[in-house]
Amino acid sequence: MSSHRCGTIGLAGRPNTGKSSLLNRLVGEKLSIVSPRAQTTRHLITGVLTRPDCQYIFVDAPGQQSRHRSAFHRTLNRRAGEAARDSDVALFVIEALRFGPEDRAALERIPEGQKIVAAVNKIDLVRKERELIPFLDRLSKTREFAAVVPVSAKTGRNLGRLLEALREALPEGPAAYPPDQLTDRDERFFAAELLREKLFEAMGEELPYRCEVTIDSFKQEGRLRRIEATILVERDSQKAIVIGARGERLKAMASAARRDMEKLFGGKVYLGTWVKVRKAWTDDARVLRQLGYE
Ligand SMILES: Nc1nc2c(ncn2[C@@H]2O[C@H](COP(=O)(O)OP(=O)(O)OP(=O)(O)O)[C@@H](O)[C@H]2O)c(=O)[nH]1
Ligand SMILES: [Mg+2]
Repeated sequence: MSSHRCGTIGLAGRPNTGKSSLLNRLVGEKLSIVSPRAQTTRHLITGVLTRPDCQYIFVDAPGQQSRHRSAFHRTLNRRAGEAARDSDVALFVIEALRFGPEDRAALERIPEGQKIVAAVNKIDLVRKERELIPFLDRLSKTREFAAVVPVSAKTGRNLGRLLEALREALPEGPAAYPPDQLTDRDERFFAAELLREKLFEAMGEELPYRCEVTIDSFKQEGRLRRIEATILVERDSQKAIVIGARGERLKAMASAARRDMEKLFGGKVYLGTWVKVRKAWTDDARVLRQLGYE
C-alpha cells in the first residue's frame, strides 16, 4: 500500500468561481456559504476530508475584489491570498472558458514556488466540450501547475480526479485531525454564516456588503439550540429594508436560516433575530476588531 499523506490545500481565485461550492462538495457538508454575488466568503474556513490514504485539509478564503474600498474590504482582500500562500498546495479555481484579468491577478498573488493545482470549474455549463481542450492548453502555459483538472462542483464531475491530483501534491504524513472532524469552526460560527447567506440571497446589490451577523447568545437547552443573532447595518434606511414591510423579509430570512441550521446541526433550533445600526462599521477599526477582522 502507498504511504499516507496529509496536508493543507488553500483555495484561491477571483470571487464567484465556485471555491466554496467546491469545498462543500468535496467535504460533503455545507460548511461554506454560497451565493451568486462576489466575495460571499469572508473568513478562512477549514473543511476536512479523511480518506484511508489521505487527509485533505481544505481552507476556503474570500475572492479578491476591487469594487469596494472600505477598511473592511481591504481586510477581506488581504485574506484572499492567505490561504493559498500558507498551505502545502494552492487550489486555484477558475470558471471554464473564462480567464480574465481578475483571474490572472488572483493567480499572480500565489507566490512563486508554491505548488498549484488548477480546478477549471462549472464545466456543466460548457455547451461545446471541444472548446475546453484549447482553453486547458492555454491555461497550462500561463504557469507551472502540478495538474489542471476540469470539474463541476454542481454535478460532482471529475472530483475523484481532482482528489487524486491533490493527493499527489501533498506531503507524506499522518492525519492531523480525528477522522470524524469536519471543520475547526464551531456551531456558533455556522449559525452566523447561514443567516448571512440569507442576506446575500434576499438583498439587492449593495446591501449585503453593509451587513454583518453576530451571535449574541447560543444556548443548548436539552435538544433545542436557542440562538439570538444580530444583523448589523450601517444606516436606518438599511435597517428598514432588512426588516421589510411588517417584518416579512426578516421573518422569511430567519426561517430559511433556521431550517439550514437544523439540517447542519441535526436538531431543533430557535432563532431570534435583531437588526441594529452601527454607523459606517465597515470603516470603524474598533467595530472591525470586535468582529474579528483585524
Ligand atoms: N453551474 C454551476 N454553478 C456553480 C458551480 N460551482 C459554483 N457555482 C455557482 O457559482 C456561484 C458562486 O459560487 P461560490 O461557491 O459562492 O463562489 P466563490 O468562489 O466561493 O465566491 P466568493 O466567496 O465570493 O469568492 C454560485 O451561484 C454557485 O451556485 C458549478 O460547478 N456549476
Ligand atoms: Mg466563497
